[in-house]
Amino acid sequence: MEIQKRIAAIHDISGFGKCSLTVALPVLSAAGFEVSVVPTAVLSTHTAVTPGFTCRDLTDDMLPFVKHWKSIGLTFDAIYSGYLGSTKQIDIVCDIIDMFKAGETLTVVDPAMADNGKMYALFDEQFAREMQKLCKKADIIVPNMTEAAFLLGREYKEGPYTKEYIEDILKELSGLGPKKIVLTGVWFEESHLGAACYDTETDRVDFVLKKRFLGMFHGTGDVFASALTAALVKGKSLKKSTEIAVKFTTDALKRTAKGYTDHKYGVDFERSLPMLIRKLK
Ligand code: PXL
Repeated sequence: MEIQKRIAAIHDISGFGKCSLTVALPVLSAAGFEVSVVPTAVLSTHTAVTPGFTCRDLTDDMLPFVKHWKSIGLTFDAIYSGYLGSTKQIDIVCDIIDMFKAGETLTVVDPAMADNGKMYALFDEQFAREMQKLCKKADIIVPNMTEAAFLLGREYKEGPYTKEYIEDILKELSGLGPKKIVLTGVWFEESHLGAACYDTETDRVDFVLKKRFLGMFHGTGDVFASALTAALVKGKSLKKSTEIAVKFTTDALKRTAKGYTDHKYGVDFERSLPMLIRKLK
């Protein structure tokens, strides 16, 4: 039997409102991977549920945490980072990659910091500049259209987009250093939404679009990036991994859009996990 692969997931834990580790951990575990987590902070809810969320910052615990791992000889097939609470945490994740990246270790960076043309609460443009450093260390980055604009210091443009515009953004993002880019929130006509992926090694761009569900659903970026990471670590191609992640996210969105939960509280991805497992076979 194949040896079980191990992934280090570096995100916060938001107790309620599915995102970050409460998405990454179940998705990657369901995919059959061992997941070691570096919690960057513990919050009562993510920062968009206001007012009054609590937050215990764990920045000072992050390095001692992974130094212990190093001392017991842990190695990782992938390192996957998401929402980080400060520029200091970005520097620490860069250090963690330096400590653990060996020959085959895949580094996936979701530069979670913005959506719908706006930075999340607590972030500014300095944070985006710092995030460029982490993107440089990544094999793959997974920004949405807003994050791409902040990473590139470009003005955010609302869709509909053109293929040329998206290709331009993808190529400019590759200038930050990653070999592969998966850009989310791509659309050319109102009825369809999805992702575009670019592999610098083949110079190939692919688009994966599916029927759109109107509304703003919190946590979809984490659902998408976690499924993408699972597919990539399984050894699927970039295009296939993007297709799987779009399918999984859309399936979860479809169910959420029909339900009655506040879209801020995350998407119903759990009941799409059996489908994801089948697709990953
Ligand atoms: O990736 C979304 C996310 C994760 N974690 C926290 C957040 C957000 C988005 O607002 O606030 C704490």
